[in-house]
Amino acid sequence: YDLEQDLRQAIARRELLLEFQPLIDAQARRVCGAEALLRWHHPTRGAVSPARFVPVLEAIGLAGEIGMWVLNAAVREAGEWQDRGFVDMRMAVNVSGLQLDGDDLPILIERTLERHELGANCLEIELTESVATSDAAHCRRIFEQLRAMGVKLAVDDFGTGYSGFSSLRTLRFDKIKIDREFVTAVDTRVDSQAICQSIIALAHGLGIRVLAEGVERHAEYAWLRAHGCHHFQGYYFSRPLDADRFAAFARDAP
Ligand code: G
Ligand code: G
Ligand code: MN
Ligand code: NA
Repeated sequence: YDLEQDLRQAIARRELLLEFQPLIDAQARRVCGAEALLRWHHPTRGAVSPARFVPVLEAIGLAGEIGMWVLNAAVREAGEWQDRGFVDMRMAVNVSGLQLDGDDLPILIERTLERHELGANCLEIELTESVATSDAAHCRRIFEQLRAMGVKLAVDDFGTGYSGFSSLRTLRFDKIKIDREFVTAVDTRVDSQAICQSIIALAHGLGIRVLAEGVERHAEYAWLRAHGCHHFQGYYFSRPLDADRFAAFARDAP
């Protein structure tokens, strides 16, 4: 597979970069952070979606290395935000289940935070519900260590996985991200309304935050906001942006 050879060299050739999609706090009427999204600009293929290449890099054993590249670049950028005077901004980073293998993720994250002098509570790790299915006890230990450090934990793509509610109790996430599948057309689809309402009620009951992903239209935002959703993300507010455009957006948006 030639993607494989190219991926092995992507870091060294500086073909990987991050984009930052604003996260909106509706009540505070401000940008409260960003999700870091990995991008690969291949010299001849052009932009390759992480949906395509992340599975490949997991298959060839590069999930850890590139995952640490992403964490370092994201934490460094969050440090830049602090230097620019942004306050209370959180950087959300996607972590794949493979990165939880072994015991060293917490210490690697701790060193990364120290390197860039970032407080742990400015970092949020996004994981899907399915991470905990392989070795639940191991996951729980890793999560507890991260939580003890002050790192925030978000469950991504909520509602699409297969571990159901048990992960909310055992892994004690700080935030639920409602999958775009349920957000699209939530203003008109009765089934999506029932699902979003129950996820929002679940978050409120657990005393944790809830974010709607993939908000593309004002009517979706208005419906979700009226029904108690705290945070929002999607093209309606902004596409993922490069670092400079994100900073300009966060400065001007409120
Ligand atoms: O940003 P986009 O919609 O192209 O992302 C497609 C998929 O790639 C999404 O499922 C997203 O979670 C995943 N993804 C984006 N960036 C990262 C990353 O840094 N690490 C991992 N593991 N997945 C990522
Ligand atoms: O799996 P995860 O939730 O991490 O993936 C997020 C992906 O969703 C990102 O790759 C991002 O590019 C994409 N995305 C973000 N906002 C929107 C949106 O409003 N509409 C659509 N179609 N995709 C979005
Ligand atoms: Mn995500
Ligand atoms: Na998602």
